[in-house]
Amino acid sequence: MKDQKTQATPAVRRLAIENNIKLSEVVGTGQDGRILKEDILNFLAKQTGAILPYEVQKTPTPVMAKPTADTPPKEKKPVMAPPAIPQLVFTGIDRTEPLNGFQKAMVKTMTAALKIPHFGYCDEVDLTQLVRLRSELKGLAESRGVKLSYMPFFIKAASLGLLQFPVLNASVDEGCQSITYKASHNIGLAMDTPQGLLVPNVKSVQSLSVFDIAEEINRLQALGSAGQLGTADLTSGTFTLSNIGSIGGTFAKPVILPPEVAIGALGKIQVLPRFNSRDEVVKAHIMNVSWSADHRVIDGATMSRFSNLWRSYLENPAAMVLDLK
Ligand code: CAO
Repeated sequence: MKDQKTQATPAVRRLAIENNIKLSEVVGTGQDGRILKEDILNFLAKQTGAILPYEVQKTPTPVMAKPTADTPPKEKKPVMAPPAIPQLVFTGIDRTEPLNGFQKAMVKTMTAALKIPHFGYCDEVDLTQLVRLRSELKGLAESRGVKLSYMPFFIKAASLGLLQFPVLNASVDEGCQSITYKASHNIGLAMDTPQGLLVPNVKSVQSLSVFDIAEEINRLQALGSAGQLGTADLTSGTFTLSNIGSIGGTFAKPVILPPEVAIGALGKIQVLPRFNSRDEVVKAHIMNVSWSADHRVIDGATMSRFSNLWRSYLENPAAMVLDLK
């Protein structure tokens, strides 16, 4: 009731609501006690020891958890803000800024990509054996100076699959009049870098071992986080995998990177109950995969057969050894 009598513009009221502040508790410094935006920000700053709008806090300040009606205050424990994440305060002011070069490149590629009729196909993969194998090999790789994640296995299995389904490692010309089957498997991996999404590729995966691929990913990751990925690493990709699962998320819907014709998105590996061949419930490491393919040149049956083969290599990683060159 009291809030309704309080003088404040709609924008100031919105700012208060967004920050869970009752206007009745704020002292207005405007004409006739009108509450201004500054009053809300000052109120907020006093409550949280907070910072100026959209400024990055240099050292993490303990922020007191604010009691709500549902959670009455028990003990006031300081909650440390994570050091790497800038603490933001809602300002109520719109901000417009020009897109940078990387963002403009993404606009161009993704606009071209959406002209392609995408066919989507999803499945789940039981990585229980691969999780075991990787944990056995991780230390060995480390002793040789290489971090071994799951990506090298996903990439190698894709390359083994592409040997049997070369149409997925192809490109079509702009008018879609011809298709080129690429000799090399230059498998791109979507990479989350400080500059944004970049897709460097591991060249000639068909002749690399899992260890070679891991070494190459380590190199690309180091360059990516230093903002130093160059044209050679970022061009000539022929097929892409996007492991969004290393950040989180169960499913994704990937967008083809033209002129490529297929891409796979991998979700996070989850520990879930599944039935084994004796109908017993067992603990399994499950990951979802979502494929997108250019439906002008790839049909669903091909995508499904490729996915089955890729999955079989990952579910029985020993089988990969048989087919390694
Ligand atoms: N589920 C669960 N854990 C996973 C995982 C998954 N799908 N993928 C990787 N992990 C684990 C790794 O094994 C590693 O754990 P350990 O420390 O125990 O080895 C940890 O997560 C971190 O892995 P990583 O990210 O350093 O390495 P990676 O080779 O798995 O992935 C890269 C490399 C470049 C793909 C990844 O860093 C990345 O940038 N992912 C984001 C991709 C992205 O943004 N996609 C969206 C594109 S569309 O905008």
